[in-house]
Amino acid sequence: MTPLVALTRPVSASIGQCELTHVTRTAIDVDRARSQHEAYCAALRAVDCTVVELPRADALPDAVFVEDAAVVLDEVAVLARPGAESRRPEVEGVAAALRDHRATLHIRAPATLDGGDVLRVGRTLFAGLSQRTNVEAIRQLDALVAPFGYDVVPVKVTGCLHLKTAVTSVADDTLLVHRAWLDVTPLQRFRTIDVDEVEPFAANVVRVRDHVLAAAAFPRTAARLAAAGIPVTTIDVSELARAEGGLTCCSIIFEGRAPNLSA
Ligand code: CIR
Repeated sequence: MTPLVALTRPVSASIGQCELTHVTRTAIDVDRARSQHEAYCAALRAVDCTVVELPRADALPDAVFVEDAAVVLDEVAVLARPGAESRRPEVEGVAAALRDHRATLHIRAPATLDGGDVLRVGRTLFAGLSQRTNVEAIRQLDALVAPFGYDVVPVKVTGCLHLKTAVTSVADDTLLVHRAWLDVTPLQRFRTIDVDEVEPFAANVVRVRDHVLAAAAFPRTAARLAAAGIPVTTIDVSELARAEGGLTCCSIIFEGRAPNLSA
């Protein structure tokens, strides 16, 4: 089995000053957020990921949400240029860790792209056109990854932060969706499982091989996945949700290349 790396970063002391767009600010208990993040890392280890933790970055409130800093493909890593200015300094630390594994390419101004807007399914990258990711970013991403055989397909996102807030992959041919938040037209070749109507944020799950990690706050949707034969582990990430973060945001998962991971 190819070793999978899950790149993570601990919760910053300043997480209470995080960016918020669609969520109302409430107090975040930093210690609780940290224990939840540790449980998330343990769940990744339990599905055979090697968790590589970046140094804590207390001056960067949203640094725990590493997913937004890069899009890692089998051949190359594309460093993002986050839509929120406060988040741009996060990229360098993530890039430094990724250079152990991949050559890096860059999204450049005036483009803005958050990794949370890029959903990879096979050789297709669905790219959310959102408040964080613009048309120029999708054009640049397409030019950067086309030589490696990837197609970039734009998807309009409305009503939530990122494409992956509204849709994630739960099996090779199956997506978990909250269809009110995106234009599903480009996704029509897939089977879909809809989130339960009382759980609009439930579509953001992490798939590791055939296993899915889902937020404990959304048991009805987890039951739908289980009924579809998908093994699900639920994790309490309620404090991270106050920072508008979900499960995918807290890691970047990829096949590792560093020599000490190939044993
Ligand atoms: C932000 O607004 O950028 C952070 N507070 C939350 C980022 C969540 N990231 C993600 O969904 N990929």
